[in-house]
Amino acid sequence: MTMQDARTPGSGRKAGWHKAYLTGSRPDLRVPVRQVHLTDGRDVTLYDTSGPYTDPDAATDVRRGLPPLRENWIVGRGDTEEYPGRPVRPEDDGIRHTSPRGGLNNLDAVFPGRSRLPRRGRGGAAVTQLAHARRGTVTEEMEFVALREGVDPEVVREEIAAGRAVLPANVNHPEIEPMIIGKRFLVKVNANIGNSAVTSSIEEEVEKMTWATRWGADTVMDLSTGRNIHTTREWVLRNSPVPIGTVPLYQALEKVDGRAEELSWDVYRDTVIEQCEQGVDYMTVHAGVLLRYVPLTARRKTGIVSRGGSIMAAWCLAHHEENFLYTNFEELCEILASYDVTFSLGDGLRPGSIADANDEAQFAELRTLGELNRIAKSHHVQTMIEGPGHVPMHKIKENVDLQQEICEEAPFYTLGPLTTDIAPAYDHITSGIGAAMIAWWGTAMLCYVTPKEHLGLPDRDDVKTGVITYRIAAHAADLAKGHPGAQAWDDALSDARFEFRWEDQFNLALDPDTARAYHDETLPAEPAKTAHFCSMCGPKFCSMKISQDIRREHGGDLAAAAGAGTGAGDGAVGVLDPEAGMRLKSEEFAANGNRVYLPLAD
Ligand code: IRN
Ligand code: FE2
Repeated sequence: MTMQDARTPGSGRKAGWHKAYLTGSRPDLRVPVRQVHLTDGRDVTLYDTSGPYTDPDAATDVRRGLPPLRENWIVGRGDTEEYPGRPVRPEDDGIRHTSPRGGLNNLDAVFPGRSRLPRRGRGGAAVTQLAHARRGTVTEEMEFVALREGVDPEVVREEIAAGRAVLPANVNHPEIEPMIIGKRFLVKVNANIGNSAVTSSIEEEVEKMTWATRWGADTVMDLSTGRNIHTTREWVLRNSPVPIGTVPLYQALEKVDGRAEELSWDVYRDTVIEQCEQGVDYMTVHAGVLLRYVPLTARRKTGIVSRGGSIMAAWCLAHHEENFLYTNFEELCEILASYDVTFSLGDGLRPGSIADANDEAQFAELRTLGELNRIAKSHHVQTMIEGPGHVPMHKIKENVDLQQEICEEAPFYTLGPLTTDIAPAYDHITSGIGAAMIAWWGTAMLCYVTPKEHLGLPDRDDVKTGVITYRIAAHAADLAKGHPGAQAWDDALSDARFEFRWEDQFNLALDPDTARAYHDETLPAEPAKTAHFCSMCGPKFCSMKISQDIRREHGGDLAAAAGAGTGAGDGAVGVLDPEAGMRLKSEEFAANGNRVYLPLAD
């Protein structure tokens, strides 16, 4: 593994951060990282989801899309083939014509940079990461995520083969930087974007996607409804460095003018194939909403709150037939397997209020998701399971424990959960609390909730607030789970804080801009960036400064009391020589294969 420096000559600042790459066993296997340079000469290497947009050396052009990073890996495996694909029709964009006027021309008109034909498994073969992992193959994608997570590639292969982790990577989405979702890895965050019939344009959606990944979204779901669905998704896919998820049912519903009872397996299957060919990496499928479960929701306080769940319930009742996603599930598996699209089995009956948490409807559906998980696995389709919703704190753990048991440890992917219903406009917080708890107990990915939840479509600021809130929840869980390396980031920031290295504090922060702005509100002058206090307590009452004074004056006594030689402790007291403490910690991390403190190559 080698480190490549992407620093531009123009960025002459000593402290700051820049994009760098860890190179794997082949030169095109380059894992992006955020390299933070501290004022004391050390470097901190952080996980980076922002894609080429934060690399000044990478020329990005949204009309051309990102470079197809994985193309050679996919083609090189030799198990896929190109084919002409399904023609794009006007209704694919949500525009219903009473007399169809034929094709909407070719994909070039939809997206100028698209030049490839779609691919799929040769002769319909399963070309999934799961199939490769089961055969004992470590794919380039697996090596990529191993480097990214700082673990052995064999661990990645094993977790995927066991169904405990998924690596969502459609063969038609070569632009992504591979990532992994599973409880043995860093907790991931998904951000939802998407226009609705009333607001937002294609440009805005692409911009929301790059904005969300810049703040740390590991995947993005495009939940667009209304017009230009196909085209919006094409632009988002071609420009996204992260896996893209969708709920194909939403687009299928547009194709039948929003009338749920007119949905059919044919319309749905065509929509799924259309999205597989475009490169969608994972799909929410509400196949667990069975006809006989619908009455279980009748006495709920808030009924069915899942959009997909309510659509399928309406269809089942209108026809008095079993959910067509359930009855055609095996065929759906075959389709997804041949593009390596990952299932996200939807929780159509999740509770939408504290009162409805953990009820019979919810857990009946979960049992069906367990059954579908086994079927998907028998077709080598990677699968994760969606979870709630609204759940009070004391009922959260049961959710993960049951899901893990019923679904044979398949990755759990939850929406929050919101831990109380009383705070509209603050549901990023009500749900951030539940998200941290559920992730600690083993949830692998968290679907963010923004301050606009229940109130309106999130804008740019809401997207950022939602992503940052969920990154906090995810990282808090990584710490509690003892993920190797998670604490090193906290330690670096604590040290910077204790030593009044303000610039380092800002640069290490999840949101450096806001941290710096808050500090500068009261102490904007440059000398304040090295001052041994801030305006919160002022110079006389700063506990950190007093604490340092104590050490200076009584260092010897303290060392005796603490037992000399305990310099490697986590707490501030005991590390009498901050330099020695840092060195010790840094050695410890190096021994653990940790890559957070890397010496600057000089
Ligand atoms: C995640 C966990 N449970 C639900 N989700 C997300 O909610 C899912 O991934 C998708 O983004 C959205 C689907 O909502 P409906 O259709 O179930 O309401
Ligand atoms: Fe809700």
